[in-house]
Amino acid sequence: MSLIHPQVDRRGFVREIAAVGGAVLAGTALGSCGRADDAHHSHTLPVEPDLAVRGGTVARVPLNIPQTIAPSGVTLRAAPSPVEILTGKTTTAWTYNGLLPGPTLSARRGDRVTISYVNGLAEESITHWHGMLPDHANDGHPRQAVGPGGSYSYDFTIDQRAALNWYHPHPHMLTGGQVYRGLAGGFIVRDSFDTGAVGNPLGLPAGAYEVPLIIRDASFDSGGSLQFSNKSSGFFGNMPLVNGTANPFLDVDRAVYRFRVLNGCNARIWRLALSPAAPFILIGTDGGLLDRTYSLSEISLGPGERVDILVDFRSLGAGATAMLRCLNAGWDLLQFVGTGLAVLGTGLPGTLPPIDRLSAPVLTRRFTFDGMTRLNGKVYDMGAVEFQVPLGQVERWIFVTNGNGPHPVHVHGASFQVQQRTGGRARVFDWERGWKDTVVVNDKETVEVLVQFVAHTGLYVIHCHQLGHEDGGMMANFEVVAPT
Ligand SMILES: [Cu+2]
Repeated sequence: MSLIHPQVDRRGFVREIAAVGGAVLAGTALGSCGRADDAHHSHTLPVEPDLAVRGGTVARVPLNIPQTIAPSGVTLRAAPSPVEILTGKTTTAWTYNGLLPGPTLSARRGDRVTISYVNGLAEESITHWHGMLPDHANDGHPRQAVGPGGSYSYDFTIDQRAALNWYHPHPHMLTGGQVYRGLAGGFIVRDSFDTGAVGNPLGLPAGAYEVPLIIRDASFDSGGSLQFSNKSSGFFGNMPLVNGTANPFLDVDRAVYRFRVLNGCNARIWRLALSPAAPFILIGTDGGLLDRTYSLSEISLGPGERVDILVDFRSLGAGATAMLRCLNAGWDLLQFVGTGLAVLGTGLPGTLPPIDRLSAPVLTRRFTFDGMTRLNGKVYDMGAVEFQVPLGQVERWIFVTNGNGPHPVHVHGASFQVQQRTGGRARVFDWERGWKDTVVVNDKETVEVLVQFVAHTGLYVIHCHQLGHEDGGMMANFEVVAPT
């Protein structure tokens, strides 16, 4: 039995191929591969035909997979920590428990979450569980921010659909810098359908075949320090990081993989595609699984949005490569390198469970995202309550902007369902179906959603998740109240 040496050999081989493959992809005309019909030829990835190099090489390193922990009786300490992001250089990031990204929290519906948050930063902070639906006291509202050395105890029971959610700071006017410097992590909720275990009822890839991808941008100076300025117009880094890894690769067997993708950027919209062209099989969005699959050649994802996708690598041979790219930035994000190892019994899911559709709204509210700092004409007033929403009432919320988009609009305390987009792109995309908590509103667009607060009464916020806009004040408090 020689399990070790073949892996070492394979790693060495993989690194060499990965470096060459990256250069090929960077140097060829992939910017033109975004046409919607490119990916419809095959459900499996063709092998890259040609490794002829044009341009320099990219040294790739294995993708970091954050450690997974149960959010029960744990401490999350936010503090500056030295990490190695650029090879050979030390970056002082702001991390949860020393990790970039923070540990992936994973729990089942019905589980009790008990987390002690400790602020080891030199400024105030609080942690919000984006997509989770706890009561106000556990939501990480800006009013709950604690100062340096302070702490906050979270204690709530999960009662919501399985989904990839995430956690990040939410102090007023300081969120952008804290998220940018590294404070973010995944929060996966499981349920009886989406158990995450091998042999789950839906036949979804599990274990090593289910991979979280937190994709964000960053800029570094020559010494390896993060560069940042909290501009209202939004901070754009000049390179991508996936799970905190620069220039990552992932070894993939001949199997179907499930990727849980989060846009963790302050402001950048990802336009994801595979190269060579191949489809994403979309199975879920912010609030969990959709009721059917969609085969898509590209997916657009704004800050805070998530997608749950399958990629079929069953025909990717040993040493062959494929790339996850952003067509907007023209960046290679993550290289896949085939191991050639065939895995029996993996495939695409059959039917997905149905989704309850909201309907018959009894009230319409209109929200305008104005300039770079105002919502409905007002800069955020943390002490105010701008409106009240009766628990259980289905409402139509209309998001409009007078410019300065894209505005990724995020609502705390409930999920919503996107009904229509008029103006601008003038359609609802497949990656906006199902349950959502964040939706992108571009200039000249009006987006209509139906929302129903069913979980808790209490104080929540609606805000723009372009973090420069959020910190500038594009946010409003509202209160969910008992029905009269
Ligand atoms: Cu905005």
